[in-house]
Amino acid sequence: MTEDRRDISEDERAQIIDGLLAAQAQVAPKYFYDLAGSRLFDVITLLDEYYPTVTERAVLQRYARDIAATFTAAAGRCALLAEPGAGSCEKVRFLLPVLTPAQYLALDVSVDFVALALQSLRRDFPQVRMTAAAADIAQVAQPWPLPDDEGSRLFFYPGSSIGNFTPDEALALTARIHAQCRGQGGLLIGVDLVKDTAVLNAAYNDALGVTAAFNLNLLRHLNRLIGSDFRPQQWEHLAFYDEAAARIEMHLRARETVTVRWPGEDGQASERVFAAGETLHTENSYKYTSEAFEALLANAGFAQIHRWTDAREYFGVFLALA
Ligand code: AVI
Repeated sequence: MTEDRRDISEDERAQIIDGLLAAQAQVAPKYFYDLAGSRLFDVITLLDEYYPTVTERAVLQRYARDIAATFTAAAGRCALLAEPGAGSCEKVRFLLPVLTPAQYLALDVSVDFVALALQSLRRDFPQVRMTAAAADIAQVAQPWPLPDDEGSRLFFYPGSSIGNFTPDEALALTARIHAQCRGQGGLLIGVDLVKDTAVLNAAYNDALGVTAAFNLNLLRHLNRLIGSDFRPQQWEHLAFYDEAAARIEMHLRARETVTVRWPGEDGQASERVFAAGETLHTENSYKYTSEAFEALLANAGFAQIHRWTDAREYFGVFLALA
């Protein structure tokens, strides 16, 4: 998760502006997570309609011992447990006592946020060496700061954040993780599964309007990042499940004709006019069948795949062994 004030690079700024000017305007979902956005996401995870977090937690709690035993039987004692996008480092608490890795490495864009989370984790698990490091796993050109110690590595990627990448990007990311296992170790990943459309639509259109606030807050964040003049009251939240694409799409829809301006190069203002009803696409959240996700992991190079799920089969936790 990100701190409230973050300077962006010229490249990031150019990417945001290109997205705003595209025929279908779009913004990368990572910009949801300023301080307010991170807090709003935490509230989303407490909502009745948003089943993924609570379901994944229950699966991890119930099967952590099984998962650890399966990993250890195949790869030996875990030398490094690495969690990309670790955030508040909450879910790893289920794994640490049963997996007993020599080292836990929390990777996140906001290293300060994670460092804070590690303070209390260290108190509870003093036998595990813990480190935080900065990494934006969405940046394919950026190497991950992994220690080059010997031994087996387990990458932990819970929360179905993989669903916020396109299937091609998800394949590239899991293949990258496979390569970093160096033939010994694996990936433990949480994935939201395809289910009844009404359940999916409700999860992204909660009755309290928290997801709407989370979506609209992106506009405030953009204003701070690029100096734009979005006015949230001119926009409304839109989220729907597209069955053919197996994804939730989130958009912000202009309630009226909206002109958005931001400072361009040489002090010249640039702008985009949105007609009433036109949208800014803010997020995709892909859902997978178990078979489709297992096929993706196999294509990424993993040799053996295990799966744990809840009774309704709403959420899958997959252990893919290198
Ligand atoms: C973080 N990510 C997995 C969430 C999801 O469900 O795609 C983000 C989210 N967007 C709206 N509600 C939650």
